[in-house]
Amino acid sequence: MKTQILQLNPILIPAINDELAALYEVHKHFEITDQAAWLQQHGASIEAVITGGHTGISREMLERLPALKVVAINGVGTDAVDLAYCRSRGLPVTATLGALTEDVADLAIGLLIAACRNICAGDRFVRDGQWELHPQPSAIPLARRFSGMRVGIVGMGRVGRAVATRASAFGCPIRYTDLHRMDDLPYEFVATLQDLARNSDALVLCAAADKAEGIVDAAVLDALGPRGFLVNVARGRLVNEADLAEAIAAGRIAGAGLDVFVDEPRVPLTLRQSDRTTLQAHRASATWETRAAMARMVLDSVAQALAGDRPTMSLTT
Ligand code: 8YV
Repeated sequence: MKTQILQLNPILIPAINDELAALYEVHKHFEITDQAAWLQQHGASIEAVITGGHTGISREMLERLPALKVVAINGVGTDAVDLAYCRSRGLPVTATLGALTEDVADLAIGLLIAACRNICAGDRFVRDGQWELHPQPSAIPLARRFSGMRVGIVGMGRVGRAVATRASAFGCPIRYTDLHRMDDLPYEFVATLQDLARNSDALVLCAAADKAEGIVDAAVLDALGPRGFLVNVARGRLVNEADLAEAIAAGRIAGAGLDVFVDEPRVPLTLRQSDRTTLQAHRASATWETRAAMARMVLDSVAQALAGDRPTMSLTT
């Protein structure tokens, strides 16, 4: 009998799905109608779980999988998995470390330029035939220059560093905040998020959300100020979304480029209706290249764990 695998999130690379199906019996949790009954009946036979960074796996479900040998996250976020509990079980939790860095940083810069230059509002203006109706140049307000902006990065991990490299190429002075100063970086460290916001034209959120919830609140947004922009390519819950919606509606910040939200796929109406926001549906790593590399890492991690080896991408063992 083939090894039983529970998949909590789809993988969008057909060749990897074919490979998985050839090697294992893959149960797609998202296609099961009565998930509780299924788990009750089959939980004991599951040896590997594949999940997404945002989806993770609940402690309750983990407790129903006694034969589990690995949780392979198809992503880098570990905030939706109880790592301490997995550690206590000696259970490897793996992530696709390094695979999505470039794409996420690319999208952060894309969102920031789009927000500063009103690219999406401009697109709608042309697409809707408004340009023909209002051909005078003053019909669209002047935008904000991105090159040279003071960029503040929140979380200087792989993605934060890749954003810094890109923004530096646009002549942007970089400051950052993190749990501590990093001696290998040429950028200015700022100890508090509020001070970073006060000294930035744009804040880019690249931090892990494991322990940081709602850190971008009204006080931080007001420190960023009415000419400041917020970009989030990390996790929605880093931001107090109600505070953000109010700040956007009142023009207390200039704009936001958001790939992630507190309660995906639900996005507050204020954020959806504002011309100050540029929105994406959690797509930062969603390219063929990156998703193929991530899926390959997932496959490798599962194979290593099932062979009794410590997966090279394990964060817990
Ligand atoms: C992934 C993410 O694309 O890496 C993460 O933690 O949230 C996403 O960027 C997602 O996990 C895909 O399954």
